[in-house]
Amino acid sequence: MDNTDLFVCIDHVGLAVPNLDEAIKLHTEVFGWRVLHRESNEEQGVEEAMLGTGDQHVENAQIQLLAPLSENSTIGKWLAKNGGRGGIQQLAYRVRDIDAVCATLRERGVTLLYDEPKIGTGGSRIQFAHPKSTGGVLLELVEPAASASH
Ligand code: MC0
Repeated sequence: MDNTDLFVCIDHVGLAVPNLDEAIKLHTEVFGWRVLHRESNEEQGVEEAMLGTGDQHVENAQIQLLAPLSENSTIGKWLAKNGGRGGIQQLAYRVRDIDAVCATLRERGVTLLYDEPKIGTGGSRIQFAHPKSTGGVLLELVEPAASASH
């Protein structure tokens, strides 16, 4: 796969937050973002909200607020390790063909977490690269659902 075909853009930056409603209040009332979408993802152990700025819609980079559904979830453990405070948990790149991108990254020695992509926000297909193979950042790959307008 050619490098120019690998990533489309930054899809979102994921922030771990202890309380979703409080985080939404901060990001909407103080920072002026607006809520585009909200859902729970049991498999990932999160309750999440996707935020967009101003008049932007889903085609632009978003902020994802991630609250834990339980203490044992990935976000619950991340928060516990970080003294209960929120922070940047992940950086997500948008891709057009997640299977092709995963194959290319594997060939290049990147450690991907799942054998096959799982279901993420809004029916997207997602995969993660372990921070140990990305220079310390948890990297998510997102292939938006066909129904998403990008
Ligand atoms: C752990 N580490 C991180 C990190 N989490 N480094 C950067 N960013 C993070 N978020 C580092 C630790 O500092 C440690 O480094 C090493 O990785 C192992 O840490 P751990 O605390 O033992 O953590 P693990 O191994 O239990 O879990 C790490 C792992 C996990 C990446 C496997 O976070 C994971 O499965 N993530 C993918 C799923 C996910 O994040 N789901 C929630 C979002 P040292 O050097 O101390 O060894 S769901 C989502 O985002 C969906 C809904 C969507 O967008 O559609």
